[in-house]
Amino acid sequence: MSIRPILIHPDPRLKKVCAPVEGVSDEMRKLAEDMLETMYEAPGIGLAAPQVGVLQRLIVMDCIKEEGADPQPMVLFNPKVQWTSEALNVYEEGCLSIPEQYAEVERPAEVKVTWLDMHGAACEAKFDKLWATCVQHEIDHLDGKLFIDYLKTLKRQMITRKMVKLKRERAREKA
Ligand code: K1U
Ligand code: ZN
Repeated sequence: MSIRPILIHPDPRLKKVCAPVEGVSDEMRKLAEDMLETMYEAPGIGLAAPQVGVLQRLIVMDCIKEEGADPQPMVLFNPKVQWTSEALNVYEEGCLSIPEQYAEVERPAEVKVTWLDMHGAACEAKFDKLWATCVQHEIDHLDGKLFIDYLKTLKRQMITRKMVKLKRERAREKA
């Protein structure tokens, strides 16, 4: 397994609609393992393939945050939201592609999602609480949408400017 670099906003690859995965191959399983390792190392609770520059519909998640609790890694190929609750939930979201920026986003409190697992088997589950927020945030990535797209224009522009500055500083440090 290896840790892959995470793209930082703004990057045109984070704005693209990703293509469906055509069959769960060894190559795609390796990508999923690398993404889990990258997510745990960051650390984060989710990661979508476009964040590591791969424009395919694959996400990973583990929303277990309690110290000492068993990890619950999830790998979802071609995830699709099939149902959303009318009830909404507000959560302060972050994003590994927008480091150190957080904002409240309102989303459906519960969602039913279908996907293919590591063996290519069809799965379906209902997610709630942080899992529901995270799975929606990650599926948004597959459609080229970031959590800042839910914010008012001024706040979004302010965060984008900070990220441009951060990327410039990181590039200068590297040179
Ligand atoms: O998709 C991503 O960029 C990952 C993102 C997922 C997410 C966070 C919050 C709400 C919805 C989706 C993150 O993991 S940001 C980091 C984070 O939330 C975290 C980091 C360490 C411990 C616990 C949480
Ligand atoms: Zn994100």
